[in-house]
Amino acid sequence: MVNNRKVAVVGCGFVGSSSAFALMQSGLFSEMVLIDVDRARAEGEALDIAHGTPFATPMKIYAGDYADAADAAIIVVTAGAAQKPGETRLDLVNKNVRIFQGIIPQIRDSGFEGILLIVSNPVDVLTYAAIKMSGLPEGHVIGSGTVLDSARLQEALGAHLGVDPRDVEAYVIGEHGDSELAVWSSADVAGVPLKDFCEMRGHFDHEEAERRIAEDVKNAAYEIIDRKHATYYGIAMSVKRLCTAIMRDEKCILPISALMVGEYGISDVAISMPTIVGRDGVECRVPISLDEEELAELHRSAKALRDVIDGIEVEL
Ligand code: 6V0
Repeated sequence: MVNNRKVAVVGCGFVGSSSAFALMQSGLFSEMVLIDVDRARAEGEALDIAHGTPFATPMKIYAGDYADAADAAIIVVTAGAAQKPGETRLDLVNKNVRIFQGIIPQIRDSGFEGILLIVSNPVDVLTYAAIKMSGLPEGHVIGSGTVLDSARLQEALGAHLGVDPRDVEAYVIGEHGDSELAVWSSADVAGVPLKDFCEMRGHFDHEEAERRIAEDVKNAAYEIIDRKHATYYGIAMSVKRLCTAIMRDEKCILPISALMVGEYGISDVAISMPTIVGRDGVECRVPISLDEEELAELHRSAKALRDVIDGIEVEL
């Protein structure tokens, strides 16, 4: 039986605790379980976050274990080593797959039937690993993917154009990482093609702006990690957005990472593309139109991820 008012967060470091803090304020849940190998850390975060509930909505927040999370509607997994300055997301792979071997089978064995939301990096590879390890229906295991990168893109375009970023429709797809791509060909603002909107706002050097903004988005995590050693607020808001989409059965379109089953000719890899997200996780993938170069880039991104999966040192 799934308790529709319960969420669990596994991993209570920067990302897990910020996500828990955002979820406490969301009003979506009345119970939240925090799990970490460092039990004291989970207890400390639970106490601290619970002290905010009188200013939000009442809810029970406590440190627990996998049995406590068995009936959660969503388990958010943020456990694992984080990128160090100079490290790519893909550098983390074997370390974090081993950590997942200590987590996902415990979730499976608890009889969990909800949605598993993977956030740990490299998120696409770990989403794929979690699909294999969990035995859950494929659509119930989703990765936060390029939801954060797309938010970064919207924010940058909003600033560039002097418009509310929520009115910018533009996606980053592919790997959440170095091979990701911004889909310029179908981007628009209030239905006005992006290039036309740029010209309306006095920007005419499209190539230079696209290159600069896409690079800034791709390198955002490196820039933040260089300065403050971790990134967590943007991803915490992305986790809250995803949990809202699921719990309210919004059927909104978000670029999550999920198993590809032939879309754009890509299979057997988890990668981000726009997806209808609702109570059942992945409701339907939305194959937005890509130009020739974007399609080639997406294929290169999928191949890079597949190569990493093939090189994982443990059997999935
Ligand atoms: P952190 O602050 O080191 O926290 C990691 C936490 O995981 C620690 O509290 C550990 O004790 C805990 N942990 C380790 N092993 C286990 C285990 N077996 N069971 C339970 N808990 C465990 O790292 P931070 O919170 O900064 O990052 C966590 C992960 O999120 C990393 O892999 C990041 O790369 C990833 N991020 C993903 C983003 C995304 O967009 N998907 C964005 C930012 C970070």
